[in-house]
Amino acid sequence: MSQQSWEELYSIALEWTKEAGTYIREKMKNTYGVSSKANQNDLVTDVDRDVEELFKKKLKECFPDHRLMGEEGSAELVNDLKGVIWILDPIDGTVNFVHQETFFAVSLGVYLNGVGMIGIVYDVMNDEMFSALKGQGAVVNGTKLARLGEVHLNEAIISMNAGWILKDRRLEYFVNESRGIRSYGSAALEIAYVASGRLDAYISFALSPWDIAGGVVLLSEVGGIATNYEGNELSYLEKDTFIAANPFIHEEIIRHVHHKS
Ligand code: 2AM
Ligand code: CA
Ligand code: CA
Ligand code: CA
Repeated sequence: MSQQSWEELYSIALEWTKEAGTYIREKMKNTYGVSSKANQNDLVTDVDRDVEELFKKKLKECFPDHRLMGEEGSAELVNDLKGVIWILDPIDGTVNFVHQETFFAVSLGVYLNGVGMIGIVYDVMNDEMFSALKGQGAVVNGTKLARLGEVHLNEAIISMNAGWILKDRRLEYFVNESRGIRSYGSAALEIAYVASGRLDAYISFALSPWDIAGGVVLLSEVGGIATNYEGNELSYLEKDTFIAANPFIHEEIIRHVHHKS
């Protein structure tokens, strides 16, 4: 595909994501079904499924040779990264969606042979659209995001969830050494916040491709770094540990999560 058609694809992806956001806001006015998946923190609603279905239908109609890797069912058929794959989390932060009715996102990454070309993270209730096309920088609601500047750990705001700190005591280092710890409950938004400099790092013990695919494209456009705990490249085919960080503290974070406890 030429650059021109990636630009077209980018505007189509943005349009569909906005449409998904409008759909979600509309559905929230009524009741919808909620069920739990693997455990009590892992929820899915009819709205998650509907949004994935919306993308599935549109892709089939407009780009039948593109594949969809979505959290709610369509990922099962994708075992490799060949060609164009739309990696979708229809609602990232479903617990927030259900309980707080805010701070959740539609997360979308469009990948070509495993390379992130388009990244979109849409904060539906704040109507804040983070997006990037590879090589053209990242924007939030049309305003360009600056490249990430120098930061030190003692002035860094780091996002991670309390459960991971209890599970892995190496993470206490960041509680002691950073300026502050936050936890928002939407991985996609937290990565977008690192990309926009609102956070300096986001650390998670287990994320799936659809949690990170959109955010990682944003992040790399502003010079941020995303890897697993070992500092290795992300796979996009399985769950892994995850670090998104300002480039000035990424290495220090790896040193402290990777050494044997
Ligand atoms: P989700 O809302 O799409 O499930 C919560 O800390 C963040 O981790 C959310 O982005 C959530 O995505 C993600 N997450 C991934 N796997 C999860 C799991 N098994 N249980 C809870 N949250 C999970
Ligand atoms: Ca989920
Ligand atoms: Ca998710
Ligand atoms: Ca989800």
